[in-house]
Amino acid sequence: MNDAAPALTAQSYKSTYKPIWCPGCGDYSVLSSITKALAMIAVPPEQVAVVSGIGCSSRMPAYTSCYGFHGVHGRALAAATGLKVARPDLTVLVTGGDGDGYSIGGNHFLHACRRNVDLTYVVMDNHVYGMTKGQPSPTTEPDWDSKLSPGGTGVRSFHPLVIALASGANFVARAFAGDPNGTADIIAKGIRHPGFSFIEVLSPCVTFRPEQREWKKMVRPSNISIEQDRAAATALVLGDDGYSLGVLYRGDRAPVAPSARPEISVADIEREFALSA
Ligand SMILES: Cc1ncc(C[n+]2csc(CCOP(=O)(O)OP(=O)(O)O)c2C)c(N)n1
Ligand code: SF4
Repeated sequence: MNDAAPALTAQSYKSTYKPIWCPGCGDYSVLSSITKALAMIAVPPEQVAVVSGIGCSSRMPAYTSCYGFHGVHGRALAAATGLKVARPDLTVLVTGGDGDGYSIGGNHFLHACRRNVDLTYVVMDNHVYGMTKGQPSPTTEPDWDSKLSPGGTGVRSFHPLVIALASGANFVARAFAGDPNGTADIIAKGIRHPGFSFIEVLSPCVTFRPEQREWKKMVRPSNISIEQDRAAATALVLGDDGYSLGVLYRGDRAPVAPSARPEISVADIEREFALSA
């Protein structure tokens, strides 16, 4: 009798919930890439947690069979950091959008890069707030004209990869939803790399930014060498037009690995917080 566990495939990491993203949304493909990456790593679903904030892209945990936490807008990295520190045995992925991660969650983004806890952060960047119907986000181009920003905001865009590098991120990459296998490969590399891995995935919002369908003609493999030091990589990424794909930097900072805390019970915590008469 063969009692070996069945091989893990991408399907093993998919839940039975049917995604409710708009037809053509790039996030479908990112879901597929995440599940393929997990199958490549072959870590069982019950040893993975997917943590998110709020937004269309932040629906991701519900569509996987892993443990999930669909949290508070902009706070995914804070929740994930706490989880990884408390349960270092888990593989922790963090998923969300540019609004969630760089606007309300911007502060947590900086400090997650700086702290270097072993998380893999996948941001589905569509340069817009999709869920709340098309407001400009920190990565929206200053001249993007829309009903909600007539004539454009005129505000310079945030550069997530450069900011991640400057803040200490240990692995920085860009992927494209239209290349699910390439994205899966980059996510798997990010999971395997120790410390905080940041992966920007260009993921078109076909509803509020239909012109992003053209991204497939603009993306190309990066010629930035990952052997660069941090300063050189930062300068190269800053000079790039935002469509170079691949791992753009891989550092060797030691991840933060707090020593294991002794097991404490709820009763112990209650005692610690008890008000003395
Ligand atoms: C504290 C708080 N402020 C605002 C909102 C409203 N809100 C929900 S999702 C969202 C933006 C989502 O944009 P993004 O993260 O880019 O994700 P997308 O929907 O484009 O995938 C906002 C502003 C909220 N849910 N909570
Ligand atoms: S609004 Fe945009 S980001 Fe949200 S599901 Fe639709 S296409 Fe995707």
